[in-house]
Amino acid sequence: MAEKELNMNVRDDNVSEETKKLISSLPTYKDSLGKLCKYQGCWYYYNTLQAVINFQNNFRPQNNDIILASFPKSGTTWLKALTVALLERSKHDHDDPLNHHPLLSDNPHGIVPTLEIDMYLKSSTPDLTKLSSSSSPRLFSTHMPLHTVKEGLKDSPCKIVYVCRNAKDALISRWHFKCKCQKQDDVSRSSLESMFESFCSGVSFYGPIWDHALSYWRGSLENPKNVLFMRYEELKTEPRAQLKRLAEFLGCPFTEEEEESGLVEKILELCSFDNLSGLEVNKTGKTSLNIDRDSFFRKGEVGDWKNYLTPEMESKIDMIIDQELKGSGLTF
Ligand code: PAP
Repeated sequence: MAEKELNMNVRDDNVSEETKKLISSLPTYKDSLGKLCKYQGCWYYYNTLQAVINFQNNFRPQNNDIILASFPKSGTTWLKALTVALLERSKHDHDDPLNHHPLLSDNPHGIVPTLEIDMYLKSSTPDLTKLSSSSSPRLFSTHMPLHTVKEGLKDSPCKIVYVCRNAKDALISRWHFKCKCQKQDDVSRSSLESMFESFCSGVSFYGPIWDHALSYWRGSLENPKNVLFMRYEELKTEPRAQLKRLAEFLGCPFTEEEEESGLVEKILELCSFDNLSGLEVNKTGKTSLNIDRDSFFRKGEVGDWKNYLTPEMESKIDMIIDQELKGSGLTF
């Protein structure tokens, strides 16, 4: 793939001299998209590393900021939609709270910017003033692990919500996403096998997935008021309970009146895969990184990996993850 066709986040043409010096002291690797290095236990393409460092050096947190965190392809789009719907609900007509809703006119990624991708990739000091409003907290997302995010948050008591997804489904989702972004009609076995191997070795963008999830798992145990650990699979099996849990954590629990009016169900319906993926705003157009918006909606199911991974692949990845999570109390 020609360098100019790569998304800016996987390139290496926006790196300062200081970051180049740092990279020369880090473990590095080259994959089919570009050069990666391991910073604070996590693998980044060089431009993304620059964005992470820009964030860590220059972000000025506000105490009520909310950060939605995830390993890529773990339910970020869904979590963004649910959180926006929760926070927006007070602004909308009580009888018809979803009328003229921002989610009907913008993609969840357009409403909630990703710190190191939408904001700090293009500028070391992006203008965040547009995001400030007296009535709502600022909402951001990130794929950085918790310890790296915390450096940028300094000691600010921001709320952080992490969504975790089964590693095999996150892998299959990433593979489809990559094929789609590269316009590969041929969703070939060999490209899956090579992605599988790098995923299992831990050397893949934002990997290793187990260390990523562990950072938030431990953070949520140490500091449950500030870090909420959610799971894609639980959002699927018990959406009502999980939405209420999210609302309570964010300090905006549903009132009895809201529950009786069916607002919980209305929000779940608004943010459902079928509804969001069917909206014109999510079917057409591109995100700030020139990614087709419809790439963020594929199947939205649990266990789709079974259609792609062999029993040998399944046992290999399960064994690695069991080993890596051993003793932590976390399984996924
Ligand atoms: P990102 O990390 O690039 O932002 P992210 O939203 O985390 O992507 O993950 C995309 C996955 O979430 C896709 O999974 P799949 O490939 O297995 O289908 C996508 O379909 C799924 N997804 C998006 N929106 C929803 C939703 N509203 N409900 C359930 N799953 C969803």
